[in-house]
Amino acid sequence: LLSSKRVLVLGNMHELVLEYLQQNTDMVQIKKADEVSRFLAKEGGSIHAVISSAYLGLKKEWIDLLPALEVVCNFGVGYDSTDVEALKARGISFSNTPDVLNDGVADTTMALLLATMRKVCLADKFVRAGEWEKGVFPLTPGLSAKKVGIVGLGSIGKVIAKRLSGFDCEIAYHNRRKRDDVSFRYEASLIELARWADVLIVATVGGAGTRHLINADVLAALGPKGFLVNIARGSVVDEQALITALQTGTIAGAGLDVFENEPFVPLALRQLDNAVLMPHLGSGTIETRLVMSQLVIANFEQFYQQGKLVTPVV
Ligand code: 8YV
Repeated sequence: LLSSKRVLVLGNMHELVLEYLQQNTDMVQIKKADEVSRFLAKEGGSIHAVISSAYLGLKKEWIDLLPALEVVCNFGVGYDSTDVEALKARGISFSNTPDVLNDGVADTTMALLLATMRKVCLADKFVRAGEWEKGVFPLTPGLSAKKVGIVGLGSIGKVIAKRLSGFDCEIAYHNRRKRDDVSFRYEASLIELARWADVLIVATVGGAGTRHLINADVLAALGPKGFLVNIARGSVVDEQALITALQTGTIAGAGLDVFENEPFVPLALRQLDNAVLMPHLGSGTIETRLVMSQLVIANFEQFYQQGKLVTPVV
């Protein structure tokens, strides 16, 4: 049965997933976004399943070119790159990879936060360039006992909060609604949270509902001693407003794993010393990507063997 299924892999994919699909299905991989439309116009009718990711998901016009589509398995927890409503309307099943990446993303968040506050990248450059022999590196603020506001306290945000508790940080959060299952202080106003916090960590979902949630006003409220860390989606932060805030000292610094137009990062941002930049590696540990791959395979296999997904969204 599986060997008759034609599976389209969108973009780069973990080798474990590729090996599994190559051995068990009729797999085709399209790596570049600008090649998808042409491929689908020709061969969309033959595709039964799609493996998507944050970088390359299914837009409405692509779903319309996939009349035989039965299931989409997303490699990643966030699925703003795919039009899930359009899948729902067609009755197409859709899975993501929740929870297995919480630890990995929280680890990356801590690395990025500490690197940003303690200027780890600049300190490294300082030593390599032989600057240490000529002078001292400036002191920086530390993380311990700081006030941290988490914007989007979901399952990833909760693990980040657990890590921060180990640093004796005071934690508050902003969500659309207060959670009943956490004891952290809820702040209904994002501006107030930013005003209170030394550090804002963005861990929300992406998509239209959170677009530019972190705007110039929020950055101004965070203030000249405040740090921003974004491990969610580039779309949640107004990137131009952030560049201005970093250039003018409206905030102290930013650690960014995600950007508005990945993999393209504005030159102005790349030139700033008070920003630490990572190429969307939140879940990018060897261990995390392995369990994510296993969950993608489990979803795909169980869908075709038992008719239901392991971690369904739709
Ligand atoms: C991945 C992600 O980087 O889970 C998510 O939402 O953004 C990531 O885990 C991406 O899906 C992998 O390509």
